[in-house]
Amino acid sequence: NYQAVIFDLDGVICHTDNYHYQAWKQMADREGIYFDESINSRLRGVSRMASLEIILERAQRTYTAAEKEALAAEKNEIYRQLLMNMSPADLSQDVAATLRQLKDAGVKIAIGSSSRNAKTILRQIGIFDWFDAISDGENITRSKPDPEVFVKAAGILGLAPSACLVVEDADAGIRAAHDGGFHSAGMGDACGNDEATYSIIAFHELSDIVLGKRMQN
Ligand code: B16
Ligand code: MG
Repeated sequence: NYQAVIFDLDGVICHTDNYHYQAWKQMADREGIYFDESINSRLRGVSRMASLEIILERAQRTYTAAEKEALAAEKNEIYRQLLMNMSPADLSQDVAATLRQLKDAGVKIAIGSSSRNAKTILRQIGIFDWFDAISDGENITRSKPDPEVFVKAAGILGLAPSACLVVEDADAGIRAAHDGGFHSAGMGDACGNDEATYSIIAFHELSDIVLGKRMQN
């Protein structure tokens, strides 16, 4: 049994890939930089500045640190506008029901996200106040695969990593969990990752895992 579950946000609780894509695409088009969905898929779970560096691999010239800051800010403005389209309709029944079931069983729930927009997203989908701890891009100095974001979440909960399960969709997040001493469940892109303790297809599988009814992989 686990006393807490720490959820990644994008790709786990909800899906903002397409908004990230649209915002980066607008920025890249203005700069005349080639960008497509396959490059976008490399940005999953990666911090904002590291994402920009990946996009700039296709640039025709080099950019100064100040120019990079400006491009990242421009993308974030567009992205935040797009986030205003999100609503409780973007929370799936499966996620909502599983979170409620865990809470009812006395399991603590937390967020461990690289995003600096995590709180905005949680408010938009109507579940901001469901969480016992929120650790996000605002309280870390090192991005996943560094374990910092999960270690901070466990710290806020007052629990040891070994008492917490991390749920992630990105390989960098599974590595972060592993290196921080956490068990993890990989889903989406990270389903089948061999550093993950469990692989899941559907969110509701977490109930059995957390309540001790399912064996490790
Ligand atoms: P922001 P996660 C990550 O969130 C996203 O997967 C990634 O695509 C994004 O670049 C990163 O957050 C930073 O987001 O620009 O909002 O600070 O998967 O760790 O919840
Ligand atoms: Mg993610």
